[in-house]
Amino acid sequence: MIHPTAIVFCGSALVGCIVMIGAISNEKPIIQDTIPPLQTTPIWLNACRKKDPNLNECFRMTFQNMFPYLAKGIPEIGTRPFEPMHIDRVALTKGQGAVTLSGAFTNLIVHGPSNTTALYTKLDLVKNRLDIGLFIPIIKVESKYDLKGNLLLLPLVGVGDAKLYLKNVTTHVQTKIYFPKYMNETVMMANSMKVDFNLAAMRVNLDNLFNGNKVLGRTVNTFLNQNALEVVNDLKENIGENLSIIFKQIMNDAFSHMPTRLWLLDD
Ligand SMILES: *[C@@H]1O[C@H](CO)[C@@H](O)[C@H](O)[C@H]1NC(C)=O
Ligand SMILES: *[C@@H]1O[C@H](CO)[C@@H](O)[C@H](O)[C@H]1NC(C)=O
Ligand SMILES: *[C@@H]1O[C@H](CO)[C@@H](O)[C@H](O)[C@H]1NC(C)=O
Ligand SMILES: CC(=O)N[C@H]1CO[C@H](CO)[C@@H](O)[C@@H]1O
Repeated sequence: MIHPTAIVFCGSALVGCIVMIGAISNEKPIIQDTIPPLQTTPIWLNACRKKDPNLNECFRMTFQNMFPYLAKGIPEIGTRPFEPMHIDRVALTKGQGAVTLSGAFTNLIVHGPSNTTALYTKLDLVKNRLDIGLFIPIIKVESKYDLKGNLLLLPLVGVGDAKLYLKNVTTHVQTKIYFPKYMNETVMMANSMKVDFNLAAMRVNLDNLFNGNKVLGRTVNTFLNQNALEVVNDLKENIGENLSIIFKQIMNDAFSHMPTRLWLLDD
């Protein structure tokens, strides 16, 4: 994904303009809020040494230790609680293949992310990449849905309440990182993120399908539950894109207020 941005500073016509174009990367400057960066290492922040031969394991522990605090919200770095997590909208637009669906789940209330465990991290300071594996044992979602499409030969149309129950969700997050300044402190930010995920089982209930036609509604819900993993598989890329936006925001909100000098030590 390339977001060309051009910033033009013009003095006068005689002086000319300084033009900065960031066309190759999308390393956006940080939008500063009013929260200053951390100045001392809090108990929830496990520091690692760059030269530690087990840096990946150390950094996994950093994530693991932070998670319960992040879930409750960390006021000193301005992160809001995410248990339950509120997501405004997850849009689906899949027009080809066995499953076609368009529409969205909206007003999602997601229970379970606070029980996330960090399976692994891989921090590559040369290639500026960070990979993270996460495991969430149970995710429960309540939301509104508005969907239209086809599941194999079954049509699906409906607007109403949705409930989803996901079991053993494993996510693999790949990010490109960079190290900008935030209020004169070096911090780590993710600029692109790819999220892939797998799950062991899923249960779905879409209320009020086909304007409340119980027979058709039950048929589609039964089909969805019998083929849940295949359906999710078909929608994976789409959902992954949406998840990456959410993950990136949570991670960047937190890390933009955490100077690297506090958790990634030079010696
Ligand atoms: C987290 O896991 C514990 C232990 O399995 C469980 O009791 C609790 O309900 C879970 N929390 C959420 C929000 O799912
Ligand atoms: C910013 O940091 C540099 C070096 O770390 C320091 O010399 C300078 O005084 C700092 N500026 C402000 C405004 O804090
Ligand atoms: C979920 O993961 C746990 C722990 O790894 C495992 O014991 C359990 O069998 C898994 N459940 C399913 C449905 O795969
Ligand atoms: C909230 C959000 O970012 N939704 C996006 C989900 O992904 C689709 C395309 O895959 C986008 O159109 C949505 O904007």
